[in-house]
Amino acid sequence: MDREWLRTILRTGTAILFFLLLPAFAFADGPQPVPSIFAPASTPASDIYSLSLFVLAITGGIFVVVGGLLAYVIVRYRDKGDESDKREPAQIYGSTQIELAWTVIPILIVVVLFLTTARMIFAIQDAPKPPDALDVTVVGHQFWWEFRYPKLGIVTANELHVPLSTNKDPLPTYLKLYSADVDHSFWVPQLAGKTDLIPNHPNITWIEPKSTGLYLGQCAQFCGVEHAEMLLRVYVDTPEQFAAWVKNQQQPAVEDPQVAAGRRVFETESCMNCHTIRGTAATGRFGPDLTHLMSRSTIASGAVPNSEANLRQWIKDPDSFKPGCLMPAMQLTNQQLDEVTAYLETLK
Ligand code: HEC
Ligand SMILES: [Cu+2]
Repeated sequence: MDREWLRTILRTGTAILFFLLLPAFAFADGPQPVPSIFAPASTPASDIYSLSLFVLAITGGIFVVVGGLLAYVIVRYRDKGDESDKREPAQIYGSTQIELAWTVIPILIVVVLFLTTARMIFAIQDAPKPPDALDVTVVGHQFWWEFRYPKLGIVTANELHVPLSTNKDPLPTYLKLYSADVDHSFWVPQLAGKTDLIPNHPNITWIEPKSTGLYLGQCAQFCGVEHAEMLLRVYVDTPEQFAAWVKNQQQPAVEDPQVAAGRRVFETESCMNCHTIRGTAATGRFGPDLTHLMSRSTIASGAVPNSEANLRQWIKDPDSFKPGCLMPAMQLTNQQLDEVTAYLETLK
């Protein structure tokens, strides 16, 4: 009986410990495309990470002390089936020292956690913006992201490109966050904390990525049926890669006479009411800018890879990938679908 008890406790304890430590093991070896706060790759995210370790250490200490005492009492004073042990325990009322201790110590702990957190929030919010910082305007839409680079004249969607920031050449990116409809929240855990996008209330956040690569994020504020597929991809480029990307994005759309039929479908089947393709008659603003659609590796806000088959299926029936999304199925014929897909495929 005794052994059983001990074994159950040990087994449960090991399982709990395993799940608590799992994220630390999984993300211990440097930045990977895993949306985890445990692998920071940017200044504000690193600061938040150290703060969360501090908070975890304090709360972990409390957990171990409370849990340990609880486990001890449960085991030590369990019903051993011994009849002579059934008398009432000694009753104790009032102890000024103990009551003071369990009031003052928690207050001190809360004050320390509050002050360190508040200090961090203000340090990040009030960080001076360097004059050569990159400006990006982020607009949250149900259920996709619009990225505008006002100084560079670029508009794109869902996949944000930013330059690497080195200690020698610091180049943070400042994001001004708007919403076109409801509340959303910009969250790329490896780059910065969450910041909400609130209608009629622009917010600001910034990132300063210290290693190149792809970082994944997600809308972190429930915004409707496809909230879970409102994914974010941030590419941190070397200065050369970033310059090349900017140069390509600044070009108007490629014009290829071979896909004129598809372009006609696009311009006559209402696609252009919702989408912009720069350099053509399409100037819709309701959906993502498609001028350089093929420079993105996913479509529908990270929902599916940007392949020819997925593109065609998306245009045929957007709901098959994102049920409830705000692009309608336009009831195109198979031929129209082939033509418009071929046209979009040229938009490098
Ligand atoms: C009523 C407005 C509307 C119309 C009309 C419309 N779309 Fe869309 N489209 C959207 C919205 C909104 C999205 C974003 C959906 C999402 O990710 O949740 C979208 C997304 C897309 C995407 C994916 C873009 C990306 O980068 O993720 C493509 C491609 C696309 N539309 C093509 C078309 C084509 C082709 C037509 C015409 C047959 C069309 N759209 C008609 C609103 C529209
Ligand atoms: Cu959202």
